[in-house]
Amino acid sequence: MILIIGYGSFGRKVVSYVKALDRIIVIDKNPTVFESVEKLDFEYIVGDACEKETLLKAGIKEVDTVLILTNDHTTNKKIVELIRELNPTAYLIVRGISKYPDLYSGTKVDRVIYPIDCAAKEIVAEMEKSQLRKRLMDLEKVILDLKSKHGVTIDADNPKEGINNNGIISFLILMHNNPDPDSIASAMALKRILERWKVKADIGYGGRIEFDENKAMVNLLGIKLIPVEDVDINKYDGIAVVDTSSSKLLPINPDREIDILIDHHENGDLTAKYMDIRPEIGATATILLEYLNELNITPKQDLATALYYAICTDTNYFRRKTSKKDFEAAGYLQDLMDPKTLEMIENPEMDTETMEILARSILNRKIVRSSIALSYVGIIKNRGALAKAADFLLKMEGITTTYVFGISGNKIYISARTKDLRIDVGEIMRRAFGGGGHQKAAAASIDLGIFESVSDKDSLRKLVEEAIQTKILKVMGISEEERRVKS
Ligand SMILES: [Mn+2]
Repeated sequence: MILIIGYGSFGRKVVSYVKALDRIIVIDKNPTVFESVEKLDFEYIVGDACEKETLLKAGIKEVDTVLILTNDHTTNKKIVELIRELNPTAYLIVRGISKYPDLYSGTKVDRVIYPIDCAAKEIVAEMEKSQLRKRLMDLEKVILDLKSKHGVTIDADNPKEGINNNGIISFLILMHNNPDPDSIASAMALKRILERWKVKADIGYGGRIEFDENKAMVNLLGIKLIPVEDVDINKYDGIAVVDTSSSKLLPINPDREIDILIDHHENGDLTAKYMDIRPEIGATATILLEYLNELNITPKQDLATALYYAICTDTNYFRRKTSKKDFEAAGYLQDLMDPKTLEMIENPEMDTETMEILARSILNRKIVRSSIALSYVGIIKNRGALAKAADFLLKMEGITTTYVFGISGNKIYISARTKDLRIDVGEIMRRAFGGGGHQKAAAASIDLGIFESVSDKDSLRKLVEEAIQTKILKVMGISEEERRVKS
């Protein structure tokens, strides 16, 4: 049972919502407040709640929840004390009076509610919604302007005579080089949004789809990505860029103004007609999901799975720069995505080449200072396997730092890992080969240079091994004597 004290305008509003929850009793000392109510479908008592009798009459000993909603501070305080005397366990919610912030200190109140604050918070939430609506109107305007520029009627379903141009304009959506799940999922979502506005879009990519997980994502979800080498950028009416705002990371230079740019990275140099860059968000996919929701587009299972995986990987499973919006987005997507497909993406079957490279990395390992493993794995096709092998060697007993390197095309690629906090492999890769990365994980590549002319596999192996190992160990400050590596 709920006891409500005070049936003024605020009390009335609360009663209208609360009466659906449980049996309620309302107390107000002014009989006229109940007169204006046409049909009283709740119990009420006309009386002063500052008096014990009134409260007892209302059955105060049996109530579970009490709401004190009058705007008189002395009355409220008195009622609180009286109620606690008669019913020490009821959940007690009282109306706060801003002028008296310490009104209830020293009393056993469960919750103080400030009606004005509640309203203000709701207004802020509405403002956020209106900002989002404004964003999407701006985005749509970019499309509408492009359409009218290309002589397409705004209402593509009902083209007017003479200006019909199939009713379709086309977009190229670009991601950063070597696209990751966040960029792929964001491109898919933007393509879906453009479809809503009758815009055809292709997703162009540059570099490689590097990891088995990313390849599995593209294959299992049937995502169509077109290598930028195969596209004629001039054929498209509009250009969109997702998940990067740095021109250096783009696979092609668009050579004209970008129409749409959506990203969550800081300090990019790109600009566009429509820009939404929010570095406080963990994944671009979260921003795109907000757009989908605002447009009332429920993502289908494939898109939902892609967006979910994107948020997971970009936030390192909610351990890195994760905003409230990322959590909410993931929570929403959880019901829409396919957990079985996700499981397959996260644990792709290892291809034979990767397995061979792992095997070679163990066989060819050289150990220095009994904790550093260096391994040359020969010619490789799949560079992602190097990172896997470097991770794999780190699991060997006593090994805390690993370097795995191999040749692909006319370059030597090196992948480094460490679990030794005193060693910064990012710094070592930078100093030794101009590479980069973090303290724990890093990579580098260098031109094969004069080694390219060596055709004999064994000689090439000796030369590359010697050169790379010496350079790494030197940068690590390991003496020549110690450098005489043992297997
Ligand atoms: Mn991202």
